[in-house]
Amino acid sequence: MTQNQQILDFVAKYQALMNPDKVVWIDGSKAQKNALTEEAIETGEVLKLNNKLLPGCLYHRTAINDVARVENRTFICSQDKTNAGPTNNWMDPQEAYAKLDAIAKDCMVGRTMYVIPFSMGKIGSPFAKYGIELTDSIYVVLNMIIMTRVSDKVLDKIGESGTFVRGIHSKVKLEEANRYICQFPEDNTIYSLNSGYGGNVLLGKKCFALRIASYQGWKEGWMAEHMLILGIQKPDGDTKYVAAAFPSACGKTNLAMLIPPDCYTSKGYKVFTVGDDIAWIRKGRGGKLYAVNPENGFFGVAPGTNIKSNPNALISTQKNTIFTNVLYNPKTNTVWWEGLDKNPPAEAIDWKGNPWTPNTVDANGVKVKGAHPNSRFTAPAKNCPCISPEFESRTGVPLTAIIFGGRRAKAAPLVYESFNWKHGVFVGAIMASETTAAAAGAVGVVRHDPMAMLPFCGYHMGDYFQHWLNIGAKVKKNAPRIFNVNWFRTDANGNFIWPGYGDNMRVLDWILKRCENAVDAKETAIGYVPNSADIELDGLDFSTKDLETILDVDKTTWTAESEDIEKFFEKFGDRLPAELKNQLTALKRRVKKISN
Ligand code: SAT
Ligand code: MN
Repeated sequence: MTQNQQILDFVAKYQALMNPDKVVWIDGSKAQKNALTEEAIETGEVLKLNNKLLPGCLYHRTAINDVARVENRTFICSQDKTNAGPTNNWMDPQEAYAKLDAIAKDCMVGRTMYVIPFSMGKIGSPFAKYGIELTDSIYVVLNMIIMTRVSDKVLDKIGESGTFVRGIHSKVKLEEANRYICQFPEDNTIYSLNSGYGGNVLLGKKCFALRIASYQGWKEGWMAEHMLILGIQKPDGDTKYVAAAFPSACGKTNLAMLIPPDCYTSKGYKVFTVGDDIAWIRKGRGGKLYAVNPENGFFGVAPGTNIKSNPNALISTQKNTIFTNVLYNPKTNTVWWEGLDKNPPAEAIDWKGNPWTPNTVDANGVKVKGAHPNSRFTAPAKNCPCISPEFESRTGVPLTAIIFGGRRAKAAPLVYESFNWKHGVFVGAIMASETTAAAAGAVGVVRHDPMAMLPFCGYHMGDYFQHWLNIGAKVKKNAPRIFNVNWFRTDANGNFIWPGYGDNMRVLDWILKRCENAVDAKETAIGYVPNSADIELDGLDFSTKDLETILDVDKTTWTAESEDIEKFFEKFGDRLPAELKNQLTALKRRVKKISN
């Protein structure tokens, strides 16, 4: 396959350690993909779904203790512990290699080792970075073929540049106690053992395109962010692009594929998806920031996805898609999940592999979910009806705005704009969000999650904040404006106040108008908040009073919030940029002046 000695040495080293019966090089061809699919069907690793209703679709269940990212088992293995920072787990690289090598010894006996050459970003583009993942899972191979650009051409490209990210994955025995997701940013290496779940094992995604790439971007002057990218085409044909960072399972895929309400579509507005999870951003033509989506597919949360909430995502999953940990309907040989429709199958198999009916309850009488809350679809980007014509762009799309957002029942208003880039970096740094099922652990707990990168920043987060400030200084007057949104404010009964989904277009519209200086705003302690009359409510049964409630900046809440931010910032010691300290002081001063 290749004469490149570095690649051959890498493969030989782990072949010797893990001792597979066979080594198979993945070339990206249809024929090989089909043969592997057949093999996985044969062994029961995947199930072929109804070819009429879901052509080319497969179904897979992971082990029941292995259904989400494991942040407590995820490590940044930098030479110097302080470089991993206070928000990452750290392990000494030598110690980590020794520990993981011991676990991996002979782990592929009786198995095949697949060698997957893949590209993050369009092959040959200025943004592209290459990787090779070794794995003993056909499921991983099939997912990587959807999520990244898998091709033997990557081997030649690596030959030219000489650098590539080394990814080593084995399911080993899927033991929780020996599960490790280790990133070695200084060695361009990822080592993942004892898991078979998405974010832990599709090494191109979080491990490479965020953890390793954020470190590469820091060294090379660009940014790897946990952001969707979308284009809004206006009636005059002009398209503006925005990137938005939200934590996992907070609606990035839904926002990226949004269908605007009638009052916009009737005027000719259209939304296009460039990406739903990761953005690589760098300075380009005209001194502006440009973004690409380095992925080639969507690894989206299934529950809640339906023909109303996100028709574009649902349509994307109707062919050549892999469903993981959703409910299986043996009668029709199809899948189902909570929130798909109101017609669950009468008898089915749940995500754990147990018989299930809509009335199944557990020992406590609580209804058993058919699909795991973090069950997923892996769908090719080209299936998406609203995929952007710029999806394959080599140079990316110019960003007009950057949006941060979390899941906050209280505190953050529906939308506000930062005063300038530096304040915008502060707004990103103080993000907090309720935890979701995307990571193992408690759900619904508010935690700080700066720029939605808490689990994904591959180096010291204080340095990461400084990097953001430096990038702003590089683009100066052409910097995108920075906003914060919160779709998740709840009322006294815990119900969401804002309708969300397609109606979020109304907020995006305000954001674009601000970027064009076409609309005024109220200056508040935390930033510019819309005058309620400037949020389009046409066709929506939503009162101005409710709107004002969710645009409110409350003194008590923000006093408590500032104290909390201060405590969070203390973690970073002297690696917290002075600029962010000053921003906090200024915020506190402004909050004090709020009149009740
Ligand atoms: O990390 S995953 O790719 O499994 C999904 C997520 O948490 O965003
Ligand atoms: Mn994500």
